[in-house]
Amino acid sequence: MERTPKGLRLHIGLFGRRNVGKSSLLNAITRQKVSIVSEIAGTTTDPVEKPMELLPLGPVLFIDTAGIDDEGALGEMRVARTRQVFDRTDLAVVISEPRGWGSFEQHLFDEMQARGVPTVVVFNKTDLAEPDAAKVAELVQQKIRVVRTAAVSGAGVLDFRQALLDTAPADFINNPTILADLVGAGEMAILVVPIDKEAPKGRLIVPQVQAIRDLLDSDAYCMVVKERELRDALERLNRPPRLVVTDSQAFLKVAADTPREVRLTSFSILFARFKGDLNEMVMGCTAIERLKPGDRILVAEACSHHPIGEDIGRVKIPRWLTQLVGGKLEFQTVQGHDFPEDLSPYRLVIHCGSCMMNRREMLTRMLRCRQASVPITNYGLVVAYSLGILERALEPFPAALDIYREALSASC
Ligand SMILES: Nc1nc2c(ncn2[C@@H]2O[C@H](COP(=O)(O)OP(=O)(O)OP(=O)(O)O)[C@@H](O)[C@H]2O)c(=O)[nH]1
Ligand code: SF4
Ligand SMILES: [Mg+2]
Repeated sequence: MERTPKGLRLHIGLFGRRNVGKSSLLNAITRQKVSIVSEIAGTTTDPVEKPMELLPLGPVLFIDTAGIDDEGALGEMRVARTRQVFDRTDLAVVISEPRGWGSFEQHLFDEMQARGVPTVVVFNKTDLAEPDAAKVAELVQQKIRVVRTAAVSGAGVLDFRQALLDTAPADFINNPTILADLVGAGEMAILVVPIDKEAPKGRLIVPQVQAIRDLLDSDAYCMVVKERELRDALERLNRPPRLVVTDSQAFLKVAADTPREVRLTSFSILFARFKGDLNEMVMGCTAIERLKPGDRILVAEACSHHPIGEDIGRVKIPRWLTQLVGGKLEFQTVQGHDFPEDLSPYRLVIHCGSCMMNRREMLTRMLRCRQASVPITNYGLVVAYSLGILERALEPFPAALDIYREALSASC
């Protein structure tokens, strides 16, 4: 996490008057004592930076600033330092006390709007008072995300996370690469594409096409084969490929035909990372260990493709999980933009690769699962887990592999 260069982190600036609870809010969202909190106005004097992996957003840099509503020489210095932070803020948070919105907050807010910086407004200390309804309505009308928090108790902090996710610029949300970073310029990936009765006539499917394009864009190259030809294709190469990627349908055969030293994963696992958050989905997959007969599982597909024959989400995964658990499980399937409001009845959510959904929507679903304390994982991970090859399929992703191994050793 700390390895992400600072320039690639989303810089989130926390601004507001002294004592509104900027530092408290930072500590609440990071669950750490990053910044000193006190009842004395002017506690934070210099900007405090905290790099972190903010699930489900990714690598961010929070910048807690000094309250900038006081006068005098000291106040002016603080104002100058805080204003420098404006220039490197990708996403601004203007924090106010519930009844405290005045011309100071309005100026801060207007300046961010003028700079084109997306802004979230937080009314903190809502344990003491409700924010002014007219002001909230006015901001909401301007399509500004308004969040109510009480940083002291942690109330509203998850809403705050959701607001950051909703407001973060699209180019930060959208992962630039599917697999090119795992392959590298001048290197090769082999993509295994079964042409079975589930394959659409005369074309490849979206994840396959996008993977090829991603490799070409990064000056890598690829060979596309059916699973039957993989072994022969590998033998023809005088240098092993950097990565083999298979459709989950052919996982076992491809694992058997790919030399152990060549890294192997699936399109669906690549998409768990590309469209969502692989680490969180790996954690979710380990929840299978805790399933019991009778548990309810939500299978979510992001589009209404027509299942043909032995469909992964409706037939194979339910069959494998039922065998693993040793009793009947209750499966419910939803499609497209349908996603239940109430996730509490489910012990696990299993999502498709969501190739037809944008990343922000997928991350929002992940956050909703988190809010409901329901683990979420995806097809590719569940298939690899059920076939006993998840550890191998995670080798290209060391952080996810560590998470998986730790979870396994904890459950032993
Ligand atoms: N009741 C209540 N008090 C809060 C809340 N959040 C923060 N406080 C208190 O408000 C005071 C100021 O909090 P800080 O987090 O230091 O505020 P700040 O905006 O960082 O202040 P400066 O660094 O001085 O600009 C502290 O005494 C906090 O305990 C809240 O949600 N409710
Ligand atoms: S969105 Fe999901 S269900 Fe639809 S094609 Fe992509 S992976 Fe399959
Ligand atoms: Mg402070």
